[in-house]
Amino acid sequence: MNMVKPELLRGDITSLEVDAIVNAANSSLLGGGGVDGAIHRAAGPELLAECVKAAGERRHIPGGPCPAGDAVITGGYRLKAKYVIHTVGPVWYGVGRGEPELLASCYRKSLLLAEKNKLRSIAFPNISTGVYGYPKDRAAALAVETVKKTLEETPGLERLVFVCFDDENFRLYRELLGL
Ligand code: AR6
Repeated sequence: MNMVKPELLRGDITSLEVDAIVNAANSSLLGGGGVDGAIHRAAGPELLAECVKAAGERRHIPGGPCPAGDAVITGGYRLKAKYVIHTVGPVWYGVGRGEPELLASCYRKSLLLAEKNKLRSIAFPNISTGVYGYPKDRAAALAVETVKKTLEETPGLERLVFVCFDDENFRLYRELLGL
């Protein structure tokens, strides 16, 4: 049983000093806008080089190199974080394409990858709630529920932070976490 209480911070995830920050990437793993762009800018070109290499090794994976719901770990390079866990959220279509299962899988696989790599602290952005259009209230509820459930399988984790960049997400998480 892991008694870690998720923390809430508002701001830029790239400034965090944790073992891993999670990136809301796309399935190419080659960067993009939003939090993905911010992480690549802060980490420097070495991060893109490692992502290119990882994408090459994973080019045969259907829907890949990193399909929605999956996660890949790389170094953090110029970030304060030692690692970046790149996960790919679902695009919200709202017509039952399994979006909740895929989003839950992002949080779950990222946590299990952190545990596998013996990491002690991890920070998550609000995956899929930017350009991918997932409704923020549903995404927040699912993120909190999934993380609480998965923490039972990650005894090594000592710190978990939800980082909210926008007001709406911050308010939603504050309420859900009872803060
Ligand atoms: N720190 C923390 N959160 C941030 C930051 C930041 N520096 N910048 C934005 N956010 P998005 P998605 C929040 O669009 O919806 C990329 O192009 C933002 O307020 O970054 O999963 C990828 O390459 C929002 O709540 O990711 C993909 O193509 C959250 O991050 C696509 O966007 C997620 O917004 C992924 O879309």
